[in-house]
Amino acid sequence: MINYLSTATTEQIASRLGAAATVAVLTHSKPDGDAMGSVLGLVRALRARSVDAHGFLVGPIDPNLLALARQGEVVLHAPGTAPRETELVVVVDTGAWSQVEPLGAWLKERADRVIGIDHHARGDDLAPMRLVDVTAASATQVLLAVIDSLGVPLEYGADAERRFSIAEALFAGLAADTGWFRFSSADERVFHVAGRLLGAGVNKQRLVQQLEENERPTRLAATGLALQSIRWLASGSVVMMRLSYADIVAASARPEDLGGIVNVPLVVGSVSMSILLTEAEPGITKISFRSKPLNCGRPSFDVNKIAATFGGGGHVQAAGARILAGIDVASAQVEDAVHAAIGGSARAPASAG
Ligand SMILES: [Mn+2]
Repeated sequence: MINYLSTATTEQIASRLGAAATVAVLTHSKPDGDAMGSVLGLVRALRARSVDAHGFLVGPIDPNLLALARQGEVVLHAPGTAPRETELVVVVDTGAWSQVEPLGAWLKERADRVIGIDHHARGDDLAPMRLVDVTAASATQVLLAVIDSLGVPLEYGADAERRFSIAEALFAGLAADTGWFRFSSADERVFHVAGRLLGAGVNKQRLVQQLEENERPTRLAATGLALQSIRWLASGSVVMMRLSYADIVAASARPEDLGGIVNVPLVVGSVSMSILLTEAEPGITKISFRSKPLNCGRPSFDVNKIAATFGGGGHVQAAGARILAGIDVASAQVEDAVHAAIGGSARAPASAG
């Protein structure tokens, strides 16, 4: 890890991008709504400036998210293949080498032409030229300033039948990373940005239906198994759930069926932190952390710090990590980390809560 700060201004990054003939836009593997929105927003903005731009995604990717892309906007990575050579490569919504596998070596060889646009607090030297704004709720919020600097209208890309505009892509990222404007990161600036995007023609209802009300029945089967596994820690303020490899097979669940299950226990008043362990393949356990402030005014646990103890990261209220161990071993390690964190060290400062 390095001192992960901007090394260039918005204007410098916009002018370098606008002058390029060809650009590939990458993001972290298993793209989420912000990653996808950032890729599509930038690809559309560069195409509006007549730059030959495309997105390059390392899956798996939720088909509901993929459906936001127009034909030809993104290329999906196939094992053993590399992105097409381009003059510049932009990596959005991450700056961590661990998040861009299997393209780490490919990116390192091209470091002189890699640009980063991100909003995470931690990252590596993946992109020597980068724009990082940790006060932004989403990478699309950081990207908005770059697009404004490119001088491209946010309405660009909309058509009569369906809206595929830049604004729609940016809104999808903002909504995804703020839990549809519920997390503490959804501050006054976020609502200003959201208002501007709606003013540029975003069809919010269509996005809600596409992204939030479009799951498969197997999603409920997996949710049911996770809820049955609940363990209550720390006097009921922390919930731990698990989906073993056998559970996932039993539910016929695909990776995209599992996103968001970790949020379900937060509906309980006494729960301030929810953790889901998922053994998507035997011997590898993914951990998702979520937290929320309690009614009594107690601020959120900083789950980013807990995730960091496992080499992961994210934000104060949403973070993730991976443990190279089966779910029983991983579960014991996470429980130890939670007990250590509740000692006080992982609590967010009041100003960040
Ligand atoms: Mn993000």
